[in-house]
Amino acid sequence: MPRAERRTTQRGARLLRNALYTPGMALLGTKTYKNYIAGEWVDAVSGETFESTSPANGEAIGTFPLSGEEDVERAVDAAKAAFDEWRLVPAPKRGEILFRFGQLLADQKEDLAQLMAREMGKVLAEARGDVQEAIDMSFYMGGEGRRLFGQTTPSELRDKFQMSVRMPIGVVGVITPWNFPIAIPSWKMLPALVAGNTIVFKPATDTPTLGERFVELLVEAGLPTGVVNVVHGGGGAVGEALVRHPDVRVISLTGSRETGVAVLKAAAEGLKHVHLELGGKNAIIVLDDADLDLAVDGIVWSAFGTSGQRCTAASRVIVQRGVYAELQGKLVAAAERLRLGAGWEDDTDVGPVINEQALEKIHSYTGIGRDEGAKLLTGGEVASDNGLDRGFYYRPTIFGDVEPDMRIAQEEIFGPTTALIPVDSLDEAIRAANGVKYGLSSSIFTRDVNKAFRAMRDLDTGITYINAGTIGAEVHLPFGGTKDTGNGHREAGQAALDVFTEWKSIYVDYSGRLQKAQIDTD
Ligand code: UN1
Repeated sequence: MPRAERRTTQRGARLLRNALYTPGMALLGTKTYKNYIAGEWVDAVSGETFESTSPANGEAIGTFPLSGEEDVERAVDAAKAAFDEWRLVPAPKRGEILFRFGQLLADQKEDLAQLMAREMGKVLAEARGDVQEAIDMSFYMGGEGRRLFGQTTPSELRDKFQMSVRMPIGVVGVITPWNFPIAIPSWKMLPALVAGNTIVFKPATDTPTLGERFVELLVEAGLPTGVVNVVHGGGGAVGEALVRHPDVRVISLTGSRETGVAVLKAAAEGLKHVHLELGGKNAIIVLDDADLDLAVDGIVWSAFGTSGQRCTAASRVIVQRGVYAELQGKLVAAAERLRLGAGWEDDTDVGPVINEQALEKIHSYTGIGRDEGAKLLTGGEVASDNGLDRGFYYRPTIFGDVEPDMRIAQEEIFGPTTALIPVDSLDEAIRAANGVKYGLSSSIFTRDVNKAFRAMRDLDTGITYINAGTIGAEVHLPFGGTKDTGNGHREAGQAALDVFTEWKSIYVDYSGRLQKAQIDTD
């Protein structure tokens, strides 16, 4: 681009920034996007909009409709109308659309990853992993089109056949977070679709472009009109209207504990199915007999990967005293080697956090940890050197000598901050690990198989890792947690289908006479 042109308009400047920061990627500029309702791309009824910007450098990415109740109503009507036909499409055919979708994601993996590095901020390797998780889910749930297994059982009566089958429920409201902007929508929408439901999708306002790309590809894969609809906007307007709409029968939300409780209450009157995936305060236990270098690798990856913005992030490290000093030294050194930067730069280890509010919250926990008497070993500050002040960067932060009941060891921070908690024994470690309100993921590093099995039994979480960090769930096992992490449901695996289907038990009596169960059994 010639030099003079560079100064012409603000838009030109943004385009130039895109060109500089996203090598190999088609320029997006600040395109204006729309909702997708009943097969058409439409503005919000109010005409209002909001902007998506990059947490890495503040560049504008897109303008989106700031929707409200009327938009949700239209989308729900479209989804409801489409359900009548979609539920009758043979499940293997529905699955074939998911296979095509998986292939489209695979074809566009690099572009989507580049976009994710810009819009959400995660580093490219992780962004590719996020897209890969959705590809895996597409093929896994596509295959469900030929399974959707139910049970057949013998009858207690002669000449009688019985079975249970999964039935779709209707319109599903999908509310997703920004931290896995492609993977998490796939966890919710693909099982819902293969089971024959229709969808109204509200992507996070921090990652609307990725949400809209997801829907575009679903449409390209061949989903009929109205089966999936996207309504952009905030949780207060769009999310709440979805949760309250009488025709939305299922809500699947990944978000904060507070939002989860509010959704559950709002959905109670309508007796909706509500699936909640909420917070975590995940711990890695390191015992005296552990491979310490392996443990350090696991901790660094789990505490600072995705800038600590995973529900599964390790924000506590519970260490047996025999190795505490050595582990602390190795961990601090490893954390200080991490390079902060934009996610699309090759040598970046840790990208930005999602927005200014998140940055402030994370930094406030550094103050809280200090005030509680924990020892700040490294980090604890906003990074602003070398142009990082254009985005939201926080130094990987480690607190030492943390007591299990301190706030930094109890509350979800959702940033690159972790707390080292010294303990004397496995029992004490498990007590500390379980002594929080959340129960998503846990891990233990030990070479003792007996201790590993005790941890597998006694750690009160939905996911436990042995000799690995707290992150890295695969799509074909259930994902979710105990206690305040959710309300008993699971995503991924076969368990996901339970959220999006009703069981129907069917009895076929071919005896030609009235046979009474429990009575005519002799
Ligand atoms: C999340 O943080 O909400 O196991 C999802 C993991 C990823 C998914 C995390 N596969 O960390």
